[in-house]
Amino acid sequence: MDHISPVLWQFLVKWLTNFAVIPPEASKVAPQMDALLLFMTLVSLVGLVLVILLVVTFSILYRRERHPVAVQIEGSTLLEATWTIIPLGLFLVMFVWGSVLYFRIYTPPPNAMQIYVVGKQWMWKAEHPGGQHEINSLHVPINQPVQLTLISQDVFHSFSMPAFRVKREAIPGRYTTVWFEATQEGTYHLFCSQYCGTAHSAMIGQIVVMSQDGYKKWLASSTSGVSLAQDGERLFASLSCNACHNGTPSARGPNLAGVYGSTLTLSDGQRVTVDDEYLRQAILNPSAHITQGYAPIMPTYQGQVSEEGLFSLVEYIKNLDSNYRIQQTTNTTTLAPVATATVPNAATKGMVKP
Ligand code: HEC
Ligand SMILES: [Cu+2]
Repeated sequence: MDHISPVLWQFLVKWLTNFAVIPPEASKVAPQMDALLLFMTLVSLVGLVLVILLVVTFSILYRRERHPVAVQIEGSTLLEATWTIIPLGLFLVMFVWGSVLYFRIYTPPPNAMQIYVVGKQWMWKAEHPGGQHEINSLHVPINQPVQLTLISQDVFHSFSMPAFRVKREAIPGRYTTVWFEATQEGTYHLFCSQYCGTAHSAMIGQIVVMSQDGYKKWLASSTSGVSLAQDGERLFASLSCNACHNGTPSARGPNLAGVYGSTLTLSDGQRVTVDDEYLRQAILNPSAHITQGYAPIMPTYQGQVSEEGLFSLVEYIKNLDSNYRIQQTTNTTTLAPVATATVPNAATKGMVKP
């Protein structure tokens, strides 16, 4: 090995010892996902071996010198039924198993804590409700469902966490969500797994899974001092949203306290449930959905608020209470299940409480 430079050699050794065909199983769904993958691999392997064995055996048994003249075979219904029904059954098992897993992965539990993520060429920016911002890293507590709300500021990206066996596209103009529950402390890979331009391969980072106490300490030590909701409150005032939305009976816009999670009736009679995506659209494209009983007077804020700003506004509206104050501090730990506040006097026109 004299001709390999020590540096290269070290690199090779490091690479080989770090190389993992199967990444660590660090989330609740990871073992379930691997079980399905194993099942599919085994079925494919059995199929592969069967086909190879038949090809080889038939080539030997029916070679030309033994059977110079071909014999016409009329076929066998039993054989055909067998090779149709068995694979059909196997594929249906994969389909049902895969669907069950899919719905489990994309349906967040109600007590999931929220983290917002903006993808842009070429980095990931994560924002915690308490006002902690991080770039190309994500700190999360162990044994706690975490829901990510993702958006891209430019092109398609994909937030991929191989150790958790989940990933989700970050799409310009629309929120997507994904959730996971980490089960092992440690540092894991974060990738962008959608080719997104020159520095795509550099759009990587780390996911740090911490103990619940460690995470609380991290939250307290990394806060910017302004929670997302507080930042949203500031934006709400500076964009003059409060000129129309202030919760008073004479206000020109509907009361936004308690609107999150409620069902609105629109002017065309359609009923919609207000989620993050609805709030975003209401701010950027207000004329698309007019709440029943109101005039279409809200201006669009397209191009005036960054994606981070929109996350802040959404978080502010989520946390509004009936007297238009927010209930949130900078080291917010949403670790305990968040009770969905029912706002007693939130019943404005067109609004039905959840
Ligand atoms: C000129 C008054 C006015 C301003 C300024 C205004 N809005 Fe509105 N807003 C309305 C009216 C009226 C509606 C109801 C009709 C509709 O759906 O467009 C509304 C609807 C909404 C909704 C949908 C929820 C619901 O109950 O209908 C949200 C969310 C919202 N506004 C947020 C904002 C934010 C955030 C700002 C500032 C960035 C803002 N608004 C600025 C008048 C205003
Ligand atoms: Cu990317």
